[in-house]
Amino acid sequence: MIAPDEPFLRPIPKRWIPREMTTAPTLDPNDPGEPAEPHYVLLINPFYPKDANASFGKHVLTPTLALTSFAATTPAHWHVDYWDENLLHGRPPYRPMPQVVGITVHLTFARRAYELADWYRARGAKVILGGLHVLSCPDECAPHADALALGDGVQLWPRILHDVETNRLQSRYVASYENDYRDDPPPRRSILPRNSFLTTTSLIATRGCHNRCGFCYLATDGLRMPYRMRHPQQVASEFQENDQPYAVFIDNNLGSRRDYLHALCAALRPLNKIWSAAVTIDVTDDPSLIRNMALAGCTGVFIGFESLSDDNLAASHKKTPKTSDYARRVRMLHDYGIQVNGSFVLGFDHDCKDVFACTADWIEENRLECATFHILTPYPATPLFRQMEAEGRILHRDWMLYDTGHAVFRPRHMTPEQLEQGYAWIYQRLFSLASIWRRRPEQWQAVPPYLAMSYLYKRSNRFWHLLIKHDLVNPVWKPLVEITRWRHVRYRRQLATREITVGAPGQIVSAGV
Ligand code: B12
Ligand code: SF4
Repeated sequence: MIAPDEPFLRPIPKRWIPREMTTAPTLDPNDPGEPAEPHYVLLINPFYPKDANASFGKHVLTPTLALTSFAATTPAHWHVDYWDENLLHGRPPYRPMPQVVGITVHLTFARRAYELADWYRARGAKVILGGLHVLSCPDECAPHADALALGDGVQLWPRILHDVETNRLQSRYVASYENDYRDDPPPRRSILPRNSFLTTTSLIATRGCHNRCGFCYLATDGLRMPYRMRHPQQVASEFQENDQPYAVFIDNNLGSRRDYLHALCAALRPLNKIWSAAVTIDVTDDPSLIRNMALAGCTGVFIGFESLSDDNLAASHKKTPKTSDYARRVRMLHDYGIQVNGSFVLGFDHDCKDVFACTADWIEENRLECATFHILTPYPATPLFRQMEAEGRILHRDWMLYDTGHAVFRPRHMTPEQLEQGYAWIYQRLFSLASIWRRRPEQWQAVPPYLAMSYLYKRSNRFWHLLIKHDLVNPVWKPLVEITRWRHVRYRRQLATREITVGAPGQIVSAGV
């Protein structure tokens, strides 16, 4: 048992992080640019500062689909380029100057998105802003854009480009998420730099979630996102065509409809590939689903446990099994060789100063291969934000610090400084060699790949930096991913012939993002 005051005994040393991962590339204010090239569009994923623990290297596991999803609807006579500022290749290109620049905006990189938008607009490009933050705070975004896209870009993008061509660009375009998801084209992944990501196969099968937790961006005012599903065969074909052994589902919750997930597993199984996904722990209500996930290639799940306190979960309106049953459910996933990356939110109103030690204890006791922590963050326009604001507990509106690594509100049972200290401590604890060892899988065959995975993801920041800088993420990881896939295919052949579980295969790929 870890002593409850252990996190507060000494300052937590900072981990190494290179400057180019904390500071955005500069934009020359004196560069005049050049005339815009007609029918050339540049899509930008802006820079955001990395955290040495939480977000280091995560951004090169699998790319966001924010831009590639609607890029697929670009008319053929337009040329599209993609630039992700987080890949350490400098600022986005501007020779030739694009006629249209599309930028995705999240609250943590809103400031950078505005800098980019202002720079390109001052040089004649038409700038379109879209994404989560545009939906939450349109009035803040408007002065930096020629047009805002509120909601689903897939429906809006062809209209926006058409209006640019005909000189009729409006200042706001609005689309809901209520159309048939099966009509969406596959994302345009060909514009992504393939060597820069562990896998470029970010897949999405569903949008939405059966829950609406008060702290989640899905509860944002004005966002109506019913649970929408693509045809399982569409998803399997995309996975097949992308020619990568491993895919990451970036769905909010792939497990919201169990009948659908069963059908998806049936479509994925013949591919003999591996994947990970975010699901809620209630998928374990149906053990046959867990078995089917394993048989279909699921190597890891990212589970938002959020909290180990039933009171916190009830206050957030999360429908979830009792926390006292979580351990049994984690065991069920492990029995089918599925790694668990547990996501925990710290700083809820029922969290006292012992929450850090208790959470670390539970994670170690239940041998979670991986864990991700978030300081509770009231995203603007959510019920949590309104509550905190009404109670006068919001400390500031510097969105850059709303990155779930900073305390931006006054917690009920500790100070903001203690919350940040506890957060830093729990990452340090879980990344320590002793904790990694305590959490090793019970089956000895799975231990060496688990140790390799933990070391490579949690203790090799310098190595990741080199890989990112020199475009080597995919070439270096590919053999490791291939070995994991091969071991998993062998494992599920055995599993298919028996009713009971057959031990864990062991994986070097991450347990979801
Ligand atoms: C992949 C992913 C990542 C990746 C890549 C992130 C990146 N920016 O490159 C990684 C793993 C690195 C990551 C890290 C983090 N993430 Co993240 N991530 C996601 C995830 C799972 C998928 C994003 C995605 O592809 N969605 C699918 C696309 C199609 O949907 P979309 O983005 O809404 O885009 C649509 C529209 O908004 C619109 N649109 C979007 N942009 C534009 C632009 C234009 C011009 C137009 C016309 C339209 C348009 O069209 C699209 C199609 O409809 C989401 C959850 C989710 N399922 O969305 C979380 C999510 C975006 N992440 C989140 C967070 C908190 C983080 C972290 C801060 C966590 C942490 N502590 O490390 C970090 C930092 C990231 C950061 N600052 O950007 C939150 C953001 C909350 C918020 N309100 O901003 C989300 C929503 C998760 C959550 N449930 O809380 N993340
Ligand atoms: S279960 Fe997860 S994705 Fe669903 S509403 Fe809650 S936090 Fe959001």
